[in-house]
Amino acid sequence: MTQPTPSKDSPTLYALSKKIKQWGIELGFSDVGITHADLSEYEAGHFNWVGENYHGNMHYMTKHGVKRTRPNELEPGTQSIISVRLNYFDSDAESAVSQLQTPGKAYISRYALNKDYHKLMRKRLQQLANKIAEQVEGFSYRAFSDSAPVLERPIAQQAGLGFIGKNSLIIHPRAGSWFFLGELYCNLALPADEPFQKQGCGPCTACINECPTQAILPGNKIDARRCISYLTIEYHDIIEDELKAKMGNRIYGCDDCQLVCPWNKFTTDTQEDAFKNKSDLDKTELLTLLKWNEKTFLKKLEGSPIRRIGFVVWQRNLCTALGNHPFQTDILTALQNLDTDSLVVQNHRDWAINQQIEKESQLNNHPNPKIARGGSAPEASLSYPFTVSNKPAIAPKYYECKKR
Ligand code: B12
Ligand code: SF4
Ligand code: SF4
Repeated sequence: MTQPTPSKDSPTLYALSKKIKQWGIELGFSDVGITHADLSEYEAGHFNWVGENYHGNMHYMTKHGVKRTRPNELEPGTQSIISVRLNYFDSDAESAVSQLQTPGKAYISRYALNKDYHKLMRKRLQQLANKIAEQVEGFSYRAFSDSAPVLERPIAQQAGLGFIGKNSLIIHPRAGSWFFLGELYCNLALPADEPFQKQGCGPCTACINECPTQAILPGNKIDARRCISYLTIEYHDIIEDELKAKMGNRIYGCDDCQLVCPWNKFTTDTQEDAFKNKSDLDKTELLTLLKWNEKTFLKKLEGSPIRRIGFVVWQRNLCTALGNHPFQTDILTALQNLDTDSLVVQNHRDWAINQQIEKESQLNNHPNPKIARGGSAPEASLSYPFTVSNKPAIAPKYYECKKR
């Protein structure tokens, strides 16, 4: 980046930073903060995390060396970082918890129910950059949102957008954590905001207790290799049986550590049309989705982030979820009829078939003769290992179904 040539009548940098925040809000961002380009405080933490191999096979986390922790190595001349957040929670969607507690439904994480955020965020950042460029000659920048080696959460914390929770997410005490982050690296030496100093978790450990796979580590870190978000989206191989059994009906991402977070009762609904639920993905059945062929998958998920995982991973995830369902004849039949060339899907399908057969034989040996005779078995659904318990005291908003 080259240094800007401030024009004679360009506003002072302080006034400009105030304007940038105002424009950001006018463009629809939920908050805007500014920080300097020194992230050295976070460097050791980052390299310890990858050093422990917590990133699993996300090779992009190690590929860029210090570019991630040193903004100037990624974009020479970067003097300030404008950090933004954009809310995505849509409370008109079917209740997340009721979805999780209905094993026949497909649980898709809230951020992926609608349009892919990457493009929208970058387009919006571009609009913000255009406004700045109108005022400052020589303004140069690069826009990011989960698209490059950028330490987005540390940047957001340093820019005052929130604290890093024990679940590792950025949380704002008045806004919770259901938002995306994005940045403009730029060549202006804008005055930096105060970092968000307070760590707001206190003695709470709700997310640690609820995480279905015990992926949350001390020190606000995640072992991605155990995280259902990683397993369903980033990891494309055969998942260990121990973890398969803990994934419940989550077929794309996971939200449990946000659903139980008490700060999320302060979430404001998204104002973005693109994030308002227009798909049926908040209420679809696993069996319906298993009937999709690759063409349907690509067609129905046009513009959705889910498309990126590809059809094989999609089918793998559906098989896992169906294996976690209590025994049901039509599920067993659908799995047995699933024809696939993929070794990964075959593994998950066969695991799911075995799970179903095992559950069926447990039912047949059930001491209650009504159930053993093959009648409907209420116990079967009760024995489903719900990982999100009904805890209205924690975050009532998420434990009430809006639509009944
Ligand atoms: C890799 C990645 C993942 C991985 C690993 C997650 C992880 N916790 O690292 C997986 C696939 C598991 C994942 C899952 C999810 N992700 Co993700 N992910 C990323 C990505 C690409 C990089 C994150 C990263 O650098 N991790 C490495 C660790 C070491 O970095 P870190 O967590 O930032 O940790 C630093 C700080 O926490 C710091 N730290 C913590 N406490 C303290 C205290 C002090 C005093 C100091 C100095 C430092 C410090 O130390 C670390 C070292 O730098 C970012 C986008 C980006 N480019 O940043 C999105 C991002 C973090 N993900 C996001 C989202 C939404 C999710 C999910 C909710 C999606 C879903 N519903 O399934 C889940 C949540 C899981 C969870 N609890 O983290 C959002 C988070 C928004 C927010 N409010 O924070 C991001 C920012 C994407 C975006 N642009 O919006 N993700
Ligand atoms: S996203 Fe799910 S699996 Fe990952 S840390 Fe949060 S609760 Fe655990
Ligand atoms: S659930 Fe509790 S411990 Fe976890 S991030 Fe939220 S406040 Fe912190």
